[in-house]
Parts: sequence; structure tokens; C-alpha cells
Amino acid sequence: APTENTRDLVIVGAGLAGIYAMYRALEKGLDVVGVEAGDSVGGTWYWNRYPGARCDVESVDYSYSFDRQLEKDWKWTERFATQPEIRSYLDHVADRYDLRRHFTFGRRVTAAHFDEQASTWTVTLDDGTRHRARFLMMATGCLSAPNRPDLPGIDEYAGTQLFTAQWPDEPVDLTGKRVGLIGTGSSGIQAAPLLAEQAQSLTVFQRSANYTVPARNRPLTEEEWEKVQETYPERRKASLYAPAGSLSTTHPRKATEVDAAERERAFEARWQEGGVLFAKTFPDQGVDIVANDYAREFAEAKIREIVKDPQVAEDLIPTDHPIGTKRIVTDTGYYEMYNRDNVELVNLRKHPIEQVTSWGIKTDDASYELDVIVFATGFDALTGALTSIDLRGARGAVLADDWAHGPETYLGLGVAGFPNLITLNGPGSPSVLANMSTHTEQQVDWGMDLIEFCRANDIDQAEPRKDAAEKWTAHLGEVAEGTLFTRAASWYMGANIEGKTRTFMPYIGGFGNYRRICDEARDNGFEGYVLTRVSAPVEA
Ligand code: NA7
Repeated sequence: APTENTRDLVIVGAGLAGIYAMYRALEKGLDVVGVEAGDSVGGTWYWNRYPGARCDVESVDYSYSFDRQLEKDWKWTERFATQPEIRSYLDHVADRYDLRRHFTFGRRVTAAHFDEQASTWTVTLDDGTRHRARFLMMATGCLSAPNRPDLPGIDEYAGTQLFTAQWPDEPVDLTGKRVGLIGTGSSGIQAAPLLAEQAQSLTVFQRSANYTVPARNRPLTEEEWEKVQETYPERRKASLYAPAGSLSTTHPRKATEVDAAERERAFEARWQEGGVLFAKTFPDQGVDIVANDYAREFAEAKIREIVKDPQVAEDLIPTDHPIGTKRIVTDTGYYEMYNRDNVELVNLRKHPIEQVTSWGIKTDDASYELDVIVFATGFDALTGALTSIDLRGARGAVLADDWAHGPETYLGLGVAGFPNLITLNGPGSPSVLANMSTHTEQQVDWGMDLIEFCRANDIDQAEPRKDAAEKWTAHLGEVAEGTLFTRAASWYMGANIEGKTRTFMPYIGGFGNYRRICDEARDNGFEGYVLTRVSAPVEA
């Protein structure tokens, strides 16, 4: 039986998920403690402070729905919120519900070991502090372990290195600086136009071109705000089972069923509307290569139209994936930026980086003198934050070893061999394909239901069955095979990290379907789990 100093729960992370998990845990009266590596709350929105960082889900949807009064009191100023505004919002939520004092900030969890006899987790922090608890909730984020490429000679570089995922808190003055940018995913594409405005010159080192559509961000008018307020409850309700966790519509017919003029009209309307939903203009774009090609050709024509130098335009056109099968980027003035005199594009596919020197970067055909190198090189997505912790479960299970050939979870929420562990927004869930705030609330609520169920039924250990986890993981692959997503060497596939096994890690069957599956498992007494009383097993 647990000793006196054993808590009910440890929450790791104080981002969107950790904040809400803490709120719910306290509401349920749990004895809980949280640990956060950053010096404050915010997670993704705490670390990614680079110029131009902005959410690609509309602000009124990318926010908590658990408290109607919070929705009324917090007024979003723009269609898509900036990183500073989301960070202020999360600060506000932490203060409003007095959550901060339950977290230890500035400390990283280095290890978490499960004690089978005592049915408890021992969680070790980087200062040696230990917490013991019955349950462990990992709210460690899906894009939180930054990828720092090991470029030859990087240690020789004498200029400034900046990472979008760990941007300094104080403003960085790039006036008069020759800046190099490596990476053209969301982070690089959002940052580039602002870097170009400030710097003396910007050289973009592009390995793979990505598709990006205009965000068309704008201030929210008073009228829009009032309308949102009137419809908020229905809007939230509809989001609960929506395919991507927030409202979206597609053309009623397939791209392959309408004529060229209708396709053009539909794509143009979405392009003008702005935002990620361009990737869902027609319902068949993600599954039928013919439909996808229509969208791709439309976007490519836009690139050729905007970018004046034809060679630069050609270099900006992706060659390696159907449109939308890597997360489509939304930008403000990215392609237009290439018409500036102080911006240069280097196509690394044609001319790879040979060496970083004390003064800059050498490709196989040219030298670039740089005062600053900005790395926007992505993350060890979905698994990195978990596998970097020494996580040990029952019967000698080590998470990093068990996941060496790809992550295996049950519903993305539990792992066989790891009793009383709840993973939030991780592999096996639709997190990165859905509105993260709706998704977060679903995940936390489900996890809390599991904890409550165990407490109510005197269950000491709740562990997914190995066969249930295998079946779920196989299902992820089967669903993905029915789409075009497996054709892209994306971070969804683990393809951006050298040596990482390629498997399609998220669930791509839609958030609404996912929620139904999770609801059903829960309503059937946490089907798929082995529920154990240390004294006697319980029927599952
Ligand atoms: P991404 O989308 O993973 O982008 C990382 C970029 O960095 C991508 O263009 C990579 O090229 C590039 N990269 C990575 N390593 C290297 C090396 N060694 N050399 C050159 N270029 C490199 O990360 P983001 O932070 O932009 O966005 C992550 C998600 O956050 C995004 O999808 C949204 O959901 C929010 P590659 O494509 O691998 O050739």
C-alpha cells in the first residue's frame, strides 16, 4: 500500500495540456504536483518565441472550453493569435485558477520508474528531488524536443546561433546583420519575412521546400467577437466530434467530380480566405492523388505568379510530397519576401552544405558569410520528449527500448508495460492533426476518468494489454495507408530524424472518430486495460 508521502498524481509539463490537467486534478481534490522545465507556464508557447510565431488554428477555437466565463473574459484580438498573446492567455489561466504554486518550474524530469510492489511511480528531477505518486501524466508536448542538426564544423562557428524553438526572451536586434536561416517548415517560413525586414541580408538554406498558403490574419472586429460570443456554446459542441477538433467544411463534391472552372473557383476562394483549410478544399485531396494534384498545381501556379525570379520560384516548389501530407504552412508574405533585394534562396538539394566555418556556411559551390545562423530545424516529434526521459515500467520495461522500432500505445493514452502512466497528445493520438486545445481537453478528461475509476474501484494498477496496444498501433498504420500521408518523408513518419524508425505515428481517422473510440473504451470499464488490485485481480 502507498505510504503517506505518496501523492495521487505527478504531472510533467505546464503547457496547454499540463495547465488543464492541473486544473482538473485540483478540482477532483487530488494530491498532485507538477514539474515544468521552463521558468513559467506555456510549453510550446513559452519556448517558441521567434519573430512571427503564430498559431494556425483560429484564436477563438485554440483556447480552453471548460469555463464559459473564461471564454467571455478573455478577448482575442486577432484571427490567428501570436505567440505572445497565447502565452499571456496561458499565464492568465494559470493565475486565474491559482495553478502555479502546484508546479516546480525550471526543473526537468530525468527519470520515472514504476515500483510494481508499491504500485507507485518515483519521478526524479534534475536537481535530485523525487516525487512519488500513484499516477503519472506526461504532458510533455509533441513538438518539444528540438532537433539540432550536427552540421560539420558547427563548433567552429564564431557568430551567433539562434534556435526558433529556444528563442531568447529579450528582443534580438538583427539590424545590420547578415542572417542565415536553416529550415523551411512552419517555424522558418513564419520567421523569414520578419528576419528579412530587419536584417541587412537573409539567406534561406532550404533542404525541402514546403507548401504554404497565406494566413490572411487580421484583427477581430467587435462585431465578429459578439457573434463568436453568441455562438460559442454551439461552436464548442460541434468541435467535440469534428474531424479536426474545430469547425471546417469541404466542398460538397469531390475535386474529381467537378469541372476545372469549379475547382479553380473553390481553390481560389480558400486561398483568399487563407489558413490551413486550403488543404481540405475538397474531401478527396488527402486520399486521391488526382484530386491532390489539382490542389498542388493550383498552389504551384500561385508561387510562379508571386515570385518574380523564375528560378527562385522553381526552387520553392516542393518536389517530394503531395500537398498537405506534410503539415501545410500558413504564412504572411513568405513568397513575396523572395522579391526583396536582400533575400537569397539556397537550394540545398542542388548545393548541399559542405562545412560550417568560423565565418559562415560553405556549400559545394559557394560561400556565405553570416553574423547569425537561425536554426528552424524542427523537433524529434511525438516521441522525443518521452524517450529522452529514463522511463521504466513494470517487468523491466524501458520505454526508449520498447519504442526503438516505433512507438506503441493504446489509444495514444497508455503504454503496455507502464501501469498508471497517461501520455497526453502523444503518438497514437490525432493530436498533431487536430485542434490541440479540443484534443487536450479530451485527453486530460479521459485520463482523469481513468484515475477516478481506479480510485472508486480500489484498483492499484491500470495497464493497457499488450495485444490491445499492438492492435491499435497496427490500426494507425492501416488508416494511414488509405491516405496519401505515407508518401511524405514527414515528421509524422519520424522521417526528419536520422535513424528514427519510419512509422506513421498519429491517428489519422479523424478526431471525432477517435473520441468515440476512447469514449467507448472508457464506458466499457476501460476496455483494453488490465486492472489490478494488488491483493486480487479485477474483471476487466
Ligand atoms: P519542421 O516542419 O520539421 O521543419 C524543419 C525544417 O528544417 C525542414 O525544412 C527541414 O528540412 C529543415 N532541416 C532539418 N534538419 C536540417 C538540416 N540538417 N539541414 C537543412 N535543413 C534541415 O519544423 P517546424 O518547427 O518548422 O514546424 C514544426 C511544426 O510546428 C509544424 O508542422 C506545425 O505543426 C507547428 P527537411 O524537410 O527535413 O528536408
